[in-house]
Amino acid sequence: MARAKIALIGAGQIGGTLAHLAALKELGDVVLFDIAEGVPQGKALDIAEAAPVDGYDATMSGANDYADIAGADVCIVTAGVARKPGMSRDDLLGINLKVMKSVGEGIAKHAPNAFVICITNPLDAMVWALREFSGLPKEKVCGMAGILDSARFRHFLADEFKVSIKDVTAFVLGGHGDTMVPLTRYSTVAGIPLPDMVKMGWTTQEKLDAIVQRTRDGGAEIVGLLKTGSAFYAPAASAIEMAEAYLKDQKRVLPCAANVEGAYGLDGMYVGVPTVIGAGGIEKVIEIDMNKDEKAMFDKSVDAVKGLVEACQGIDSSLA
Ligand code: A3D
Repeated sequence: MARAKIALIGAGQIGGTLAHLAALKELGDVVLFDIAEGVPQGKALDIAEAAPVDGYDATMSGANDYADIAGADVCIVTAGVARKPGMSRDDLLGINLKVMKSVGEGIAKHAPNAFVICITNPLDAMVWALREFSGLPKEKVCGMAGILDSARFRHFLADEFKVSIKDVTAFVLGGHGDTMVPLTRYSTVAGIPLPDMVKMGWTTQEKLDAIVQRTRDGGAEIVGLLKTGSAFYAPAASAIEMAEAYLKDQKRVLPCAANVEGAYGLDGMYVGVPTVIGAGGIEKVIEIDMNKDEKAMFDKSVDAVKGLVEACQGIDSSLA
């Protein structure tokens, strides 16, 4: 069987890391696309030259023409600009919306059967716009954020409890922004919910609240340290998990920004929810039970995403 083709739209910090991870996992042949001339070609050659050392079979190429992504099975979109210190994700909206238009049209023309994973911020609004511009089926277009936010939560929890990250599961819902909703009741250490960990004396409520807040601020913490851009290793690893779930029909249960129609009282909007990812793309949106406080946090997050979508509609009349 022919190898899968993975198109990475945007060959910046995340794009280059995605290419290397896809190669290391032998997920398929990779095409790096960017508007910057030489950058995708240079990164592709560099990663191809690592293959004899790492021992992976995957071809790497760089492109500045959308024709080169023709027939891609998966497209991962990071094109656009990233945050600098002092910027919120929402500050990127105007610039990145224009980028989503050209990317959406490029994918629609050359890779209409692809599973598309958007990473560009502000995530929930950009994945919605990308779906609108591309016209691809809603179950084939989704956004990566929940896996990253949950991974940050898991890292902080494992560190606090001094246990393996393998035994910590975490659940973060809602939009990828300051209003994201880390759900402690659904996050566990080997199946023990976090509120029980507090009762058992493994941590205090104050410490747990601080970890929840650090998770919400996780992206800004890295931007503040790097100063020149935003996180890229963990975001790339998270998107690769989604691509692998699709390519290998793993039916993984993963949180991601999916089109939610009916569940959670929503009528067709993109927001972070638990999903099942398999060969059909987003095969299922899982609706979990939330208590009053959790629902209030989720609704606030949904409202923030709706505000961003309306801002997109105000900028580009074709989206209204
Ligand atoms: P960066 O290293 O700047 O790479 C972006 C690349 O996009 C650059 O190489 C640009 O040349 C390229 N580009 C710009 N415009 C276009 C265009 N029209 N067509 C094709 N390529 C274009 O950024 P990065 O890789 O660090 O981050 C990429 C995006 O991911 C940013 O919007 C970040 O805010 C976002 N991000 C999201 C998360 C989430 O969890 C959702 C996490 C981290 C970063």
